[in-house]
Amino acid sequence: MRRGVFVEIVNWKELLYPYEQAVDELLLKFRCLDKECRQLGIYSPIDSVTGRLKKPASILEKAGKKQIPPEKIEEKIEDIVGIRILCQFVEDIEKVVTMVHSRKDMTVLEERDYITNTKPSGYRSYHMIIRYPLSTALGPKEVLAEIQIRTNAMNFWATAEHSLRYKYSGNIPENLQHRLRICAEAAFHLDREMSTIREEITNAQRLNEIKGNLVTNILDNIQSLHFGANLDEMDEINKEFVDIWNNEDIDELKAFNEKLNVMAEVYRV
Ligand code: 0O2
Repeated sequence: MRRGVFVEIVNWKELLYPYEQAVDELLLKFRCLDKECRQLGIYSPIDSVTGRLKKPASILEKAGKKQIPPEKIEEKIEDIVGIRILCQFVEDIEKVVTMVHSRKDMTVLEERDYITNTKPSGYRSYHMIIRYPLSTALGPKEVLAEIQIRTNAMNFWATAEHSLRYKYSGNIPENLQHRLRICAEAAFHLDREMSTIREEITNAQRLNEIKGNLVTNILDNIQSLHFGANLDEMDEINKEFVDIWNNEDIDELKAFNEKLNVMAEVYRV
């Protein structure tokens, strides 16, 4: 397959525009899912989400390698849209997979479990290929997208290995490959160890999140009370807040927040 033929035939801008839209929409949807869970105080299995549009050069390379003709690019190259969801713990990956399955705005076409079936390179990740419908300026269109779900440790390894793969044009020297496999096992070990203290970590994070939300509410209330309460009252409220803040006691924060909620309501009326 000669590269020149592709460059002329494919109108990249037109081809990639809907895919760019899909990256934006999917990023927003998964980020909102995570945010919503956190705001509702529900455990979010998502730690972070990133997305990328495959570059024409990479599409060309893959098409050439797999002997895909230009008219089949959209059908055969499944990762023009790439979404990566990172999790803190291995157990979270399954939860994210369930979340994706339960969505009505995308259809899962294929799944590749490289966690159970680790690649010979040492690569671990869970891949889902989805069909995603779009409404574009030119009408409805469906695109394929790849969702990679992995832990932060798996991602650390994969990113490093990807850079080396690129540097050595896919032919990483054997001794380096060997070391990479050792690193992959170490990352897997780290994930397993972290899982043993998962509850402890998630409880601490939940507490921090609750504290953060309480303080935000308290500060909002204090700000709105400035319009109703007199200077002496505000002085007292500020002092009380500083004391409670220094004590770092969540029950005191809750009680103070309740008290301010009532005061703010009275002044509003
Ligand atoms: P990029 O640059 O990340 O977009 P095949 O080529 O048939 O083996 P295919 O269709 O590429 O497989 O699917 P597969 O194996 O599920 O891989 C899809 C993507 O997973 C790759 O995309 C990589 O992002 C990632 N991946 C798969 N195997 C490895 C690996 O051994 N190491 C690392 N670091 N990543 C891997 P691309 O298009 O290869 O690359």
